[in-house]
Amino acid sequence: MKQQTLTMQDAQNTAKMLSEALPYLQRYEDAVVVVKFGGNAMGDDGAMAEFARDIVLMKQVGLHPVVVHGGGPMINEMLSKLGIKSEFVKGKRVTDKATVEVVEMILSGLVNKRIVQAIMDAGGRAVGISGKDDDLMVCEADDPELGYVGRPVEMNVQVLRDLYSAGIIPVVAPVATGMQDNETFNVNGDTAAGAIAGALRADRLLLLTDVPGVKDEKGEVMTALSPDDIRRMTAEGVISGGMIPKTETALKAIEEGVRAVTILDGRIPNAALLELFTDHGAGSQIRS
Ligand code: X2W
Repeated sequence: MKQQTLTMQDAQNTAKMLSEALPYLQRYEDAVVVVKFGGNAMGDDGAMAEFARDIVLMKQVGLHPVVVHGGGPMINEMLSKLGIKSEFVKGKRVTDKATVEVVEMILSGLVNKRIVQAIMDAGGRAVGISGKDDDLMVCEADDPELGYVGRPVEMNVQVLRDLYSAGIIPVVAPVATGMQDNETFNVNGDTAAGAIAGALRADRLLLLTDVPGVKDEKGEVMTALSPDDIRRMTAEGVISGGMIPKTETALKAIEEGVRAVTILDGRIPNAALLELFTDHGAGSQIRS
């Protein structure tokens, strides 16, 4: 006998929910969904485990999730332990030689492997790589003022297709090699996720962060925006700070053929599932 932990009503609600998800499951079969998991959305082990379950569920129902992660707060913590000062210009970390070494250690090491482990604990198969592996993401310096911050100029995404076709969830750290001299570049996680989504011509790009979405001049979250709305709101200064790399990423990804980009609060339970598989959706969706 199955243990009765749910009431009949709860059980019926669960069954109804699954049934209502059917059209979405059919729509997204074989869809490539790039999910940016920001450091601010990661939270504690419980939140990490929940994120991993959502990703494994996506894979289980026939989507191809590709995880690209951040880890800004974890980099900050290590830099401060080492007494290295750090500042951001327009949402990007000014990165000198000592900083880029810490960035690579934390992102490719600590954060990447924590996510890989969480996905495996949820019953999925995951392989963690960085933009350096198989020359996935080759960069040039973004802006001399920012030091070793990379702007992706050449993408080789076959390694991701090879992994997801084999049933493996790729987990990518936003660290890359330079065009010249094999320097290491620190790439903003949103920028990396957008470049990967664009090169894969992904169906969806989800940017999971710690804000509910793009806010208008009154501070209200906009559920739907066009590229023109973004350009106007950026010129007017309504979009600023850490939101700039996200909206820049969204514009570029859409230009490159991604169907829709959603900026959403990764701290709300099952944020990605809410966006993909329910009528309600979540956050701000950008499409042309
Ligand atoms: C980021 C990379 C990590 C990141 C940094 O150094 O913090 C740049 O700013 P979140 O958690 O997504 O913010 N790189 C150039 O993007 O992390």
